[in-house]
Amino acid sequence: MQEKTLILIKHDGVVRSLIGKILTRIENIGLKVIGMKMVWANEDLARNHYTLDEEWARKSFETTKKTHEREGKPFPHKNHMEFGSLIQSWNINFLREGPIIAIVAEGPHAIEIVRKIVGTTEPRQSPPGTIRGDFAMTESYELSDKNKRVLRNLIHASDSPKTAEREISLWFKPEELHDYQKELDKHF
Ligand code: IDP
Ligand code: MG
Repeated sequence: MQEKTLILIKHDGVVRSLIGKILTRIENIGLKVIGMKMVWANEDLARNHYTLDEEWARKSFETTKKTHEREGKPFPHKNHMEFGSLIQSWNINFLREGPIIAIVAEGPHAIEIVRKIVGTTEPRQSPPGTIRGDFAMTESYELSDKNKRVLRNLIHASDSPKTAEREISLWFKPEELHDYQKELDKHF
């Protein structure tokens, strides 16, 4: 039940002075920050973070395609791997646009609840109350397609225990993660 998850405040969040506001939401839900730093990722780190995973490409292709069809917008991509490698290259550029904040948060159900407070991939669809809904709702597939770039959606969060483990070891050395007690810990 105790989980660790990787959160990145992407460069759009940093330049919009949202570091404190996003961190507050993570603390408010009762999670413990056990690692945090500012990083300007190099090409290798960015590529390793956004690996071209076939399962991800297939899922993301289907979701994006459905949204385009629902809105009556053309979806120009032929197959999931062609789509996936384009998004991957845009993601690498975006992740390296400037320094970002990398955080490891720990707590019960941390992976699931952080995904919940982050919201949906497209900020336009993300409900009010979520980080993407509250701070980036004007961002949409329509805008990212038009400008040939990735969705600028402020934040990354691990989406499963397997990816959390991989991503945490990619961004943090074991000695950069800290073990300490918080007030809430005695109830867990
Ligand atoms: P997530 O960040 O909500 O977990 P993923 O599917 O893991 O979403 O995609 C990683 C990032 O790639 C997204 O946060 C978004 O910035 C970008 N992205 C994914 N699909 C698209 C798309 O169809 N158009 C533009 N950007 C996309
Ligand atoms: Mg993801």
